[in-house]
Amino acid sequence: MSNKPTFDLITIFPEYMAPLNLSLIGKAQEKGLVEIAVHDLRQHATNVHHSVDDTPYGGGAGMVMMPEPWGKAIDQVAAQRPGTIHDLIILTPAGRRFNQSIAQEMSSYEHMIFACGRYEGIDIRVTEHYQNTPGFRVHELSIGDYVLNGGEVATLAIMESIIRLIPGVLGNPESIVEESHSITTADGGVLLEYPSYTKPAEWRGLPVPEVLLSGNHALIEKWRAEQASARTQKVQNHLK
Ligand code: 6GU
Repeated sequence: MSNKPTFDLITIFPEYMAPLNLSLIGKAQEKGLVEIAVHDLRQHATNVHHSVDDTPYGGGAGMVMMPEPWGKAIDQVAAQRPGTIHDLIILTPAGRRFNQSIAQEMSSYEHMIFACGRYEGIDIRVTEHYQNTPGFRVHELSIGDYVLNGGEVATLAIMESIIRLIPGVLGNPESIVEESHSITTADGGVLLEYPSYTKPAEWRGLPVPEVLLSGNHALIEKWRAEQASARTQKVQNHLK
């Protein structure tokens, strides 16, 4: 039995991570299924002003996060887990686009370190240094094609998608298989979820499709598959 997955989050806004103590992720921590620790990057600042950023070499707008506070923070959390592989996740809009299959893969990692950059990002030598450090695997990830002020919200989204895949976290594990983004289509894309209905059978003049009331499970399955595929088509056409 491997150790429980551990997440060390490094940010200049530790308070941003408060939602991790709520709901399923809060319960997962209480049940001892995952361990989460949040660290303040500023504690590793190297100058009297406790600054962690500076102007970019070569000029340009904005500020860049200096490498040394990151190096000290990352080394410290790595030293707490000798002998394990450290997966260093660097959040950046320039990273690989996160998706369900990456979540699946990450749900088997033992020690993840999330580096939440702010401003114009982290000095790239942090990435390069840990790519060349034994025991580390570095992943630069983005959550989509839009710009956030920092990696904190991306970290929350990615962690939620990983932690719900960890055995024991969800009440009904079957729901993972059926839901959106879990079913891969022939062309390597993802099949979106079919639409759902519950009581009442008619709401504001809108009836539940007859087939769902029929009790005919083969027909229901066929209808749902058609709906899922139509939805997927529609979203894909919209993206073109
Ligand atoms: Cl990971 N960071 C920032 N700052 N913006 C993003 C992002 C990450 N993913 C999408 N936009």
